[in-house]
Amino acid sequence: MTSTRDTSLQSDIGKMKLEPDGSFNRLPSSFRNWIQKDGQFTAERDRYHLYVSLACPWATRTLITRKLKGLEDIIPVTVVSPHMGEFGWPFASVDPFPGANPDPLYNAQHIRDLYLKVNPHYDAKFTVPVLWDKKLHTIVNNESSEIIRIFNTAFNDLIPPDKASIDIYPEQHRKEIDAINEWVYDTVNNGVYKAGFAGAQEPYEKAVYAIFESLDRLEKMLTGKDYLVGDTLTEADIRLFVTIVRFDPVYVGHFKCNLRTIRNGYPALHTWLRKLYWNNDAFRSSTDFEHIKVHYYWSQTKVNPTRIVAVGPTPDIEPL
Ligand SMILES: N[C@@H](CCC(=O)N[C@@H](CS)C(=O)NCC(=O)O)C(=O)O
Repeated sequence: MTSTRDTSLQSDIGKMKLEPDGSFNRLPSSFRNWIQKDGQFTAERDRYHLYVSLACPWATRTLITRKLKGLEDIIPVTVVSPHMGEFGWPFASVDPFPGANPDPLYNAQHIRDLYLKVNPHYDAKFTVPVLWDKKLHTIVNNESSEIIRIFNTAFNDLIPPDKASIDIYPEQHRKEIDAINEWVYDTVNNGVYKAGFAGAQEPYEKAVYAIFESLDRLEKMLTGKDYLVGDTLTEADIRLFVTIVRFDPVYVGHFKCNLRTIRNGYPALHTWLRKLYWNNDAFRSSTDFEHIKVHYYWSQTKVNPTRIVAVGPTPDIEPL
């Protein structure tokens, strides 16, 4: 089912285009459907499938939430190889890698094939995560911030009450969560990419200073606290975690975000990170440092043309 259409401008990160001033601009996701009662996509067991990369911070948000909500049996998951190359993300059938899988549904070779199956003229990026509908053979949603909200509530009737009652976006904290998400997305989650992909000194420096200003702000917010909002785990923690856990292993070196490290520069963030990782299996089991490091250093050849994978830091994450 491999397409013969030349999609290299969409799939090959080596051909990525920057803005005229050398800055990186992330484009919006294309599939934005919701799973809900009386809609086209209703909550059902064994209807949906999740495609992820363990390297990708956006995909990891969905893995953490899937596990927290106990959706493992309801929504099976397939992991791609971390070698995102010319055709984008490959499955293990064409690029075997420990922890990666073949596509169990269509034996696709790349994530690209799934997008082109839905729409042969699809002209945007072939990104993960992908929430797939096995009944209609289509993509429900490929925007992680929405997939985690779908997982938070849509399947509550199908899971045990203790899982259904977990709410990572509680009504009374929504305003505060939305406000944090906005600046954390811009200056931290996407900020590291703006620094790393910058093609000129000025946008790079602008992004790096903004990242560390936000880390300073987060450090104050987390001093003496286990969670960002109130005293419960919310999506604000999940969305921040996926970037902070990659920070010392990848973003400090590969993306040149090196004013400070988390482990030596931010004691409260460091404690918050390690508590989530070591005390909550949803976080630890969704984090794979091998996939993370190999992906960034190998795939992003504009940033690292030799594809040499940095050996440090050791350990990837410190004990509590
Ligand atoms: N806004 C999307 C972003 C997803 C995204 O950019 N994923 C990256 C991996 S970390 C990807 O698949 N990139 C493929 C490409 O750029 O060709 C989300 O949050 O789901």
